[in-house]
Formats: sequence, C-alpha cells, structure tokens
Amino acid sequence: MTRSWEEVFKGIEPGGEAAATREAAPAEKKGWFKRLKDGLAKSRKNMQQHLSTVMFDRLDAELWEQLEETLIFADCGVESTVAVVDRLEAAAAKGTVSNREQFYAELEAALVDLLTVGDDRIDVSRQPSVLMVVGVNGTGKTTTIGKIAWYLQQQGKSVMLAAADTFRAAAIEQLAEWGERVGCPVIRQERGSDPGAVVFDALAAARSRGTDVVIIDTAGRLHTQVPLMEELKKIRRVAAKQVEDAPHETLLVIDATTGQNGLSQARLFGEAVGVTGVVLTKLDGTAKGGIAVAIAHELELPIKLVGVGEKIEDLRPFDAADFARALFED
Ligand SMILES: Nc1nc2c(ncn2[C@@H]2O[C@H](COP(=O)(O)OP(=O)(O)OP(=O)(O)O)[C@@H](O)[C@H]2O)c(=O)[nH]1
Ligand SMILES: [Mg+2]
Repeated sequence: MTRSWEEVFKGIEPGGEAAATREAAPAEKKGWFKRLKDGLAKSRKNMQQHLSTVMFDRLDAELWEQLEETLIFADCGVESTVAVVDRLEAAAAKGTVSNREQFYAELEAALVDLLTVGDDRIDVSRQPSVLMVVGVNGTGKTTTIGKIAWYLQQQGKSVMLAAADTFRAAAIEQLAEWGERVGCPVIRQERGSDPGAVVFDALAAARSRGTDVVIIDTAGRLHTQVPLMEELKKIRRVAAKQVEDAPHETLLVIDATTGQNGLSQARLFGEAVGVTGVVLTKLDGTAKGGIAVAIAHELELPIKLVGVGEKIEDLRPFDAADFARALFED
C-alpha cells in the first residue's frame, strides 16, 4: 500500500539505483508505516480517547456527537467533519454500519476519499524540471529540499539547488551544507542579493549543464505579507523566462503543528503562487494530524509528501490509505 518514490515522482526511470531500492522495499515499507504510526501517535491517542466511551451497539446521537468532536479536535475542519459524519450516519441508517469494526472501516474509507484529490505526483520528467518550495518561516522547507534532493539523486537524477533565500542569516550556508551532504551543486549569491537573480543564474546553469531537476529554496514568509508574496511571483516570472512553464511544481511546506492556521496558509499561498502540492511536516509532534484532511478536501490541494522527523528517511510519499489507517489502528 505504501507508495514508493517511483510512484510519486513522474519521470523516474525504473532500473539502476531505483531497482535496488525496490528490492529492499518490503522491509522498508513496514519500517515506514511504523514510523508514520509512531509519528501520528498523539493524533491517534486523541481520536481513540474521544471514541473509547462510545457504545457501538447503539449507533445513536451520542456517537455522532463524539465523532464530530473527535474530528474537529484533530483539526479536520468543519466542512470535512460534516461530510464524514453525514456519510457514517447514512451508512448506519442503511444498515451497512452496525458495529465497531464496520464503523472504523467506513470512517477510514471516508477519510481516504476526502484525502484523495488532484494530481498527487511530482513531475520530474522534463529537463530541467523546476520545483519551487514555499511556506511560512521554519516549516521545514530547506530540510525538505535536502531530503528530496537526496532521494532524486538516489534514483539517478542530477539535481541542483538554488539558494533563493537570500534573506535569513545562514540560510545560504544551510542549503550549501545539504548540497555537500547530498552531493549536488548549489547556485548561490551573496546574502541580501535579489532572489530572482539567483534563480536566473541557476536555471541558466542547469540548462547549459543538462541538469535534470532544479529545486528552489525560498525565504520563509507570512502568507499575509503582501510585498513578500509579490516577490515569490517575481521569482516565478524569472523562472518562466528561462525555462518554459517553470516552475513546474510549487510545493507548499506546512508545519502540521500549526493546525487550522495551516489552512489559511494554504489558501493564501495557493491564491498568490498557484501551489500544486503540499508537504506536511512535523506530524511527529502533533495531535492535529487531521489538518491533512482539511487541506486536501477544503482546498482541493493534494498532499504529496509527509515528514515525521528530522532524518532523511523521515520524509516520505503521502499515502492516503496508510495515513487514515495510522490515525486509528492500534
Ligand atoms: N520533528 C520534525 N522536525 C522537522 C521536520 N521537518 C523539518 N523539521 C525541523 O524543523 C526545523 C526547521 O527546518 P528548516 O528546513 O530550516 O525550515 P525552513 O522552512 O527552511 O525555515 P526558514 O528558512 O527559516 O523559513 C529544523 O530543525 C528541521 O530539522 C519534521 O517532519 N519533524
Ligand atoms: Mg529555509
């Protein structure tokens, strides 16, 4: 069930390194599901506590109230919560849900449906493919970029990083460290220089070197800071002048611990720069994992990757079925 990197990245050739990864897959997949479950422990505990007092032999108003509270508390959002409760009530009325087991099966299925929206793949089939990574301060953008670069290089893609966060102290050095660790070039200028100019240079270099994937790191910014959102639009325009249709992917990194604020972030970044997918990080520190449901369902934005820790292997393709299962299963 767990999705592999090859399933997420469109344009990765099977064979070579990729085949080696595939052979190791079963053990690795089990390991990942456990990490996801460990990461979602707080969210799961919250769900279970809310529902533990419920009598499943009587599917009555109390159960629907408890379910509603559980989902709201987990930050699934009002719209998604209503959709899930309505679906379960309807199933109970029809008689297809009449015990605890069926209740949880239907609940999981409902969440999977809400989590499944749009194109959840990341297209790296062009040369170069340009990925831009945006989000508010400290959500995990730079770390996520390092991890993605590592996986893409493992799969035989040549990667280049563009240090377009020229604002925060030590941001360029932080990206350069990832470049060294992963073994890919980092295009940089001095701190304080124009992020657009960095992107221009990076894409020119990528074109002349035949690089497969360029990942643009941007400075953290609040979704409410209009001039800074304009700066992102400018970076996009610069990218499009160098490479047709670039950036091909705009990933918004959201810290899951911020709860409902993540929803406003997704809405405003989406309106400003056309987000194509979400990376949900820090699921390991939150009881609010349901924010994934709100983002996917209410904004129709696919969650593409999730992070449950700081290590490279803690970033993974998002799998709706695994995610829903990890929220409930003991
Ligand atoms: N627990 C946990 N920590 C994470 C995860 N992803 C990133 N982090 C940590 O979050 C912190 C911030 O990460 P950065 O990658 O620097 O975040 P950023 O969005 O680039 O930050 P700015 O550039 O300052 O806006 C680092 O300490 C990361 O190790 C995750 O999934 N779980
Ligand atoms: Mg950063």
